Amino acid sequence: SSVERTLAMIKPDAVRNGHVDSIIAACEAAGFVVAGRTDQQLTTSQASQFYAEHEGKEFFAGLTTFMTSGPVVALLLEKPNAIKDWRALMGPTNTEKAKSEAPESLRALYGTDGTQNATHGSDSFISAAREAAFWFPGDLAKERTLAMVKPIIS
Ligand code: YYY
Ligand code: MG
Repeated sequence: SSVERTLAMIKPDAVRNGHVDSIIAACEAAGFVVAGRTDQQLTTSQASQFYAEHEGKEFFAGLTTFMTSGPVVALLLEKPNAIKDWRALMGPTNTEKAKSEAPESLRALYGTDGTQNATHGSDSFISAAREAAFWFPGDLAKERTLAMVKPIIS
């Protein structure tokens, strides 16, 4: 099937500011199916693990402090071209850049600044598989993870 999965998060700023329902509505209006949802507050260890690729960068401490500052909503999203299309719906990483370059994007509408940018989205098949398994461990996730990795190993 051409259906692809990606892992999205609604970050602590957007949760705190009451944007969860609006973001999920925009997501569904754009054709994504919410196949999984979990609401949790990350520990520092979990946030560091999730963002391991950024360890050592100057913004890492600020990022993990922000990501542990309140609950997040993790979403498993399904749709053809889910990975690229979710990144496009989110807009640029930096909220100010999103506001000038993609004013209708989720980060423009709901983000706060360069770190507190409302949403996350996997950037590749590999990260989608890793991040889906991080948030949705167990048999269902295994099946979904395999389905996600298949396009690049077959
Ligand atoms: O994938 P994406 O979230 O768009 O950006 P990344 O470059 O992977 O960075 C992850 C996360 O880190 C970003 O959403 C905000 C934060 N961040 C930051 O605080 N300062 C930067 N200069 C770059 C990224
Ligand atoms: Mg990234």
